[in-house]
Amino acid sequence: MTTETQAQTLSDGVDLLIDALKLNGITNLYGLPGIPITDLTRRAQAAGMRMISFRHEQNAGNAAAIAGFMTQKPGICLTVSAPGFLNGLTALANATTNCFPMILVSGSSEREVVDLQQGDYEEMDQLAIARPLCKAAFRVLHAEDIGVGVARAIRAAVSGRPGGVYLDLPAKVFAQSMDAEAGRKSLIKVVDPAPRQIPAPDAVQRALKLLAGAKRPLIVLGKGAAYAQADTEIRTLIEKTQIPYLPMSMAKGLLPDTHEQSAAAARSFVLPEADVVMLIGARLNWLLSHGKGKTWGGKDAKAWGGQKFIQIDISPQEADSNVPIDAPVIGDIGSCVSALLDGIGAAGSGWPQPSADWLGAISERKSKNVAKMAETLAKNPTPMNFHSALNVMRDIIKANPEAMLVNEGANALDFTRSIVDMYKPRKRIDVGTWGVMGIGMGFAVAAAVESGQPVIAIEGDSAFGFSGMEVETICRYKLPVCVVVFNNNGVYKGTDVNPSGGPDVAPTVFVKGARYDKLMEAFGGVGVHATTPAELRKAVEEAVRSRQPTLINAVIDETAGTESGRITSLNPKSAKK
Ligand code: FYN
Ligand code: ADP
Repeated sequence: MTTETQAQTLSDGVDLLIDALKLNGITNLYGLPGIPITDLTRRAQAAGMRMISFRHEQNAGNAAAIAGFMTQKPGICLTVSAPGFLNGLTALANATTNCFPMILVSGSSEREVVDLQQGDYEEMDQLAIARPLCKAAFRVLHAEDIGVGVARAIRAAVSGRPGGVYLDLPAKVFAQSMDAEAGRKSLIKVVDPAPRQIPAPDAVQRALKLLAGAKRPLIVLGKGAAYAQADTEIRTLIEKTQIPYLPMSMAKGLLPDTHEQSAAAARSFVLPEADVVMLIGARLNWLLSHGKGKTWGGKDAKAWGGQKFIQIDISPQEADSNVPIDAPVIGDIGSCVSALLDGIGAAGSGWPQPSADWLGAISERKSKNVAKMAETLAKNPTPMNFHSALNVMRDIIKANPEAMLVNEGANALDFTRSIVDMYKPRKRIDVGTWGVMGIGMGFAVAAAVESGQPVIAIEGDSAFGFSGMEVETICRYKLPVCVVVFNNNGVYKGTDVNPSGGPDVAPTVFVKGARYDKLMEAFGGVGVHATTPAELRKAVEEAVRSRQPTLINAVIDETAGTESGRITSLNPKSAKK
């Protein structure tokens, strides 16, 4: 046999990994080349995969995670060993916390040397470090096990409660070769990776009974409901029962925010007043004040408000995490909501509608808040503030409902959430469960790659700094991303002073009058310096129309903004002054 024919009948670890991913319908990879995965990234591209290379692994990881949220397929992030792996870990942990399916595939150093701590290049026991931060972690030591490793990683990422998975591939596995035919047979096409989970009929009945007896029912939609892609079933449930609903941040748009049953503009009224609350893909964590305390009408921070809860969730362990759940319904949201709809349908016209008093009171509160908001948005102060700038963004999203909206910051996040209405499911992606800063450009890249739609990223100037170098990535791949940096010269605002009178500026203050737009111009994109709502409007409209990478430095009043936005109460308070 010539060497050439021999090579044709052999597959190495790189071939097997690429083939295993392709066999399972994975077409896009996010990552950063280097030892030992450089050849993998090249050969994946040669094999027809889309390989998106980033400037920092955390951003590649965030891209993979949000790709998973958008598509229900695990997003893949490729990193080099030790430092690159560590850079990817924040994204892996964040994916797990947010229930986004992703797989971090890292090259690693030689096991024998690592385990004896003999000082290998980038030596680190990566598997042990990743394990507590993800849903599952696997290592493949032989090329013939790559198929199984990938299959296990895919199942772990997307089945049940989705999450982050770590797959460790020591460098020498990439170079191991085996007979090509045996290699092909070793690969697994995962059948039914996220099996439906049908709820128990008695659990459905229990929930229906509680719901039917409610006088002031409320539905809370979380990002699990958005992830589940059961949009029609959820909308039918809400419209058939006429129950008001509250969307959590990333569930905005699951039904249009302008829907008459949305109680978003009456949030602080409905939470304490509701008597039965049905959570659909939302956890009673800090974002919902743990289901108790004053937000829920309790007399103090720890007290139960008296509500009964129904919780629809795929994780059987979620119920009772904070307060008692009277009717847990465990299964996938599509199956659970369909089962509830069957029960409601069977009751025919006998299904009780919420009381007119309850709906009337919500409507009254909503009208008041909406009118108050309209008044604030109509103002046109100089310099611009968050409201006058967001009034523009609100119109643009309304005119472009297919556009993806990325959002991070403190005030830039909180004001955008309540001012900018969303009209379609899974279009709003943000800081999620951890309130993490730094997701911006990674999310924006993946949103453009996965959806093909224009992406608008509304960024606080501080938040943008965490991933700002990826504007080069946006330009390199010519992605239709328009980044709007709300520049108020600092973290929260730009007016703090150094109390000691020393030469350094205060810890929360940045360079005044910074020109973030120049950063985009440096890589061939469009940079715009906008100081009025009219300039901002023109620039964003042009960016959406042209699909050119654009960064708009939107100058916001440096006195605008409050410490930590709407979560100021989480700042530790000391009795000592
Ligand atoms: C909402 N609201 C509206 C509308 N939508 N008014 C008029 N029109 C519309 N369309 C009102 C709503 O009723 C609230 O007023 C207020 O606007 C804010 O609404 P929101 O954002 O839904 O409610 P709130 O209280 O901020 O929600 C709590 C929260 C949220 C914890 C879920 O703050 C959140 O998601 N925070 C994430 C913060 C984060 O992660 N930050 C990053 C770290 S920053 P009232 O009903 O009058 O209260 C580090 O420093
Ligand atoms: P939010 O922050 O929007 O309130 P969370 O991340 O707290 O949302 O909650 C999402 C919940 O959705 C998690 O408890 C998760 O187990 C659940 N979940 C995710 N996907 C599904 C699904 N397909 N079916 C049912 N529950 C799901």
